[in-house]
Amino acid sequence: MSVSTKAAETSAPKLRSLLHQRDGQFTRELLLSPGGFGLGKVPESHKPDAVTKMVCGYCSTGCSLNVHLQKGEAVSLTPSRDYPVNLGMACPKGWEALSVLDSKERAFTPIIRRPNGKREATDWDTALTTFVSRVRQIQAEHGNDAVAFLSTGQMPTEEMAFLGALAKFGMGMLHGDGNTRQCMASAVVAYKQAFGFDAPPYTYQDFEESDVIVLVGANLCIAHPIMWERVMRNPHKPEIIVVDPRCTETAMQATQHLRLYPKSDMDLFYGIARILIANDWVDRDFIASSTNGFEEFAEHVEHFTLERVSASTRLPAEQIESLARAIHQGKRVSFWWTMGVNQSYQGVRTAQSLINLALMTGNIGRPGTGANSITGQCNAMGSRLFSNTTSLLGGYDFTNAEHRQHVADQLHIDPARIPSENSQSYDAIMEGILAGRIKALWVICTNPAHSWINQNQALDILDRLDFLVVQDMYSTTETAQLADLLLPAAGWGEKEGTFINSERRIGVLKRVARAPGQALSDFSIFRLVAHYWGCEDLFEEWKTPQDVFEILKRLSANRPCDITGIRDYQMIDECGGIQWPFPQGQGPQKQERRLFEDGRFYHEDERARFLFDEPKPLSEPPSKKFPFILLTGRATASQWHTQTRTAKSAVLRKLYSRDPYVEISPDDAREQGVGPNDWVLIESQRGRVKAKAFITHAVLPGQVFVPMHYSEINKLTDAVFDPHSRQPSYKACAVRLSRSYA
Ligand SMILES: Nc1nc2c(c(=O)[nH]1)N[C@H]1C(S)=C(S)[C@@H](COP(=O)(O)OP(=O)(O)OC[C@H]3O[C@@H](n4cnc5c(=O)[nH]c(N)nc54)[C@H](O)[C@@H]3O)O[C@H]1N2
Ligand SMILES: Nc1nc2c(c(=O)[nH]1)N[C@H]1C(S)=C(S)[C@@H](COP(=O)(O)OP(=O)(O)OC[C@H]3O[C@@H](n4cnc5c(=O)[nH]c(N)nc54)[C@H](O)[C@@H]3O)O[C@H]1N2
Ligand code: SF4
Ligand SMILES: [Mo]
Repeated sequence: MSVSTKAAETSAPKLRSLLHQRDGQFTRELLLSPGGFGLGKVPESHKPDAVTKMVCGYCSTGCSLNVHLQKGEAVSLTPSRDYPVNLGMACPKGWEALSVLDSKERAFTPIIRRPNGKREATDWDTALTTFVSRVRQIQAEHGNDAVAFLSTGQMPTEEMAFLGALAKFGMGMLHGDGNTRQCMASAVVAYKQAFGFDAPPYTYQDFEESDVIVLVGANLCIAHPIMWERVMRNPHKPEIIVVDPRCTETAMQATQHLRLYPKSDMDLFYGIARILIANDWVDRDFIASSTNGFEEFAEHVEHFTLERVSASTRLPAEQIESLARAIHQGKRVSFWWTMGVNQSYQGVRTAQSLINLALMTGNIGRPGTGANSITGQCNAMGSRLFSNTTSLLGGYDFTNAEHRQHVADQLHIDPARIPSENSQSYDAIMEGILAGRIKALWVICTNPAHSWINQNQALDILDRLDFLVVQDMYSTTETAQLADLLLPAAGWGEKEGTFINSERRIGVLKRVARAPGQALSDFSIFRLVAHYWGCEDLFEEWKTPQDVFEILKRLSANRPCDITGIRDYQMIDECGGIQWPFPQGQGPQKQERRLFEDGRFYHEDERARFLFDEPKPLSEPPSKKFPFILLTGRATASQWHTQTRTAKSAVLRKLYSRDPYVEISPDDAREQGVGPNDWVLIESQRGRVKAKAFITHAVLPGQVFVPMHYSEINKLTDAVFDPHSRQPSYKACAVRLSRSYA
């Protein structure tokens, strides 16, 4: 799949002359002028002293923020009151979203590593010429699949689609995955297998309409605070049941808390299914009309007796029975899960054990019900449909010739450009680097040197690359510092596009601030790469994010995620976001839309599937040498992931501990001779980390919890994966503790 370099030869000189201007600001003005690279000036509609509405760029809740502008630039923001998601609320990250843009740590220019190892600022022309020549050279020597990319759930859909199309159809790459693998992969596979499409069925109104809300491995108060506010608005005095080994902020406010043993969820939910069946507390009509495989499932759960489940979950039998009774008594029961389920060596089947409960009790397709995976990042849902990583643009299948032909026709490209194989998953890409098969990696909008599992090994793997390109807002991230080439990116607020939130609602992102120095939107960077690569003729139609949105609309036609009814960004804005599906000609836009109201699913026979397996024991159980189970996750509403953004806000910094800390139960602290705030050494088989002791009943004896936000946490975690989704099992490994005197 070689591409012609003709375009690069003919038009690059003109571009270079623009890029060579000395004055950075002047250069940017030229680059960004109409007909430039997709950014343009701040639009007329947000000119002086106006207010414009846009969705937040952190979590998947997708709150809307009113951005107040002076002379076309943002000066402050407030949560939007008239948006159906957040109804006037925002969490601290949302309130502080603008302040993190202004930082000395921003990447202002491209940075290149010279042969002597020194990193130097450079201009875009040198950066892009180097990028293209190194990648081409590696592909020529080692094959196209010796170059891969890792992307994100935090860029607009239009940018993700551009990246996926550019890398695979333009530059001939075969392998590209995203940080969504660390996050959503288990839910995606669980839904695809059970429903026939990756389709979270709910709308946030369901939080307010349920009479029983079951939250599994989901700490809404910290990770999705505005979703929790929606729970608090529920007028039906709901039973709120939290299933989590820790007594989280959410569990503290639950009406029932099941503190199960880590990774025993499947046992618990099979045991619940058995009780429901034994009492005939199931919806026989729904099972008969809308599902397949119930009889086999009923047989499977026969073995999950109350005694067995009580032993494996370490929960009192009464708690298990009480949960089953609550599900039976509820008229509108909703099941919600997040990382306590997905991040597991058996995440897919655990998610399906919840889906099975919703199906067998007919709790789906009605207000206040559903088997509901909550996503993490602002645009994880966009990446699930349109990133061209695990599935072909629009949720199509790379391995299906008809799908490839259809997508090629829609894009007006030769179908031979579309790979006929699936990409390797994130862990296989990392393995590929270790084995020397992958030599170059392009990392966009993610920070694997901090977030990937088993960090010592991850750093060694990244170090083996011949060429590492990192495209980020900041030059100081753990991964950016390893880069051979750093491309400076504009961030949220400095560019346009759309995000899709957890309830499938598309929201608009706007440009309300100027990116610093020579930083460009990812969209503009992809346009430049296409140009330097010489494949820009493939992307003639892809001039602006709105153009790409039109292409994606076309690709969504007649798919479950059909959005052909959306006119343009302005319509999305006017409607308060639009949930998919919204096909053309199907009546007026409704503010709330849930799936499966007619009991029909996306498999050919229109039935959902019961899927199940034998539960497996912990992948690394505690031992004499490593007697504690380490749990990891989110710590405060003010910290975001690897802290590249949130740590830049002086306000947010005041709201959490600067030092890494470890939650230890009072019993264990006493036994280890550890007092409050003592430094503790946490060691696993793979590495050691120092953290301050936080003595709390939030964790049970034998378990400890460390936030994921501090740089070294993944030195401890164990690289094991779900066999179906290849999602890493971040949440449980064995560690030991000792008082650290150093
Ligand atoms: N403030 C803030 N909000 C965020 C983020 C952030 O970084 N900061 N990140 C966003 C992203 S990308 C994501 S994916 C979401 C994650 O949102 P959540 O999944 O809600 O957050 P976590 O803390 O990772 O994990 C949730 C809970 O899983 C529990 N858990 C661990 N093991 C098990 C188990 O075996 N079974 C059960 N039932 N529970 C278990 C943990 O104790 C933890 O309380 O948050 C999003 N929102
Ligand atoms: N131990 C442990 N590890 C975990 C988890 C856990 O629970 N426990 N959770 C996992 C999960 S669910 C997730 S989602 C991952 C998250 O892991 P990462 O994706 O690595 O974390 P972020 O800090 O969000 O990294 C995003 C990067 O993109 C940059 N960036 C932000 N906006 C833009 C933009 O518009 N353009 C560009 N080019 N760059 C931008 C930021 O500066 C940052 O460097 O972590 C995973 N790691
Ligand atoms: S809850 Fe999520 S989307 Fe809403 S303001 Fe906070 S980070 Fe932004
Ligand atoms: Mo995530």
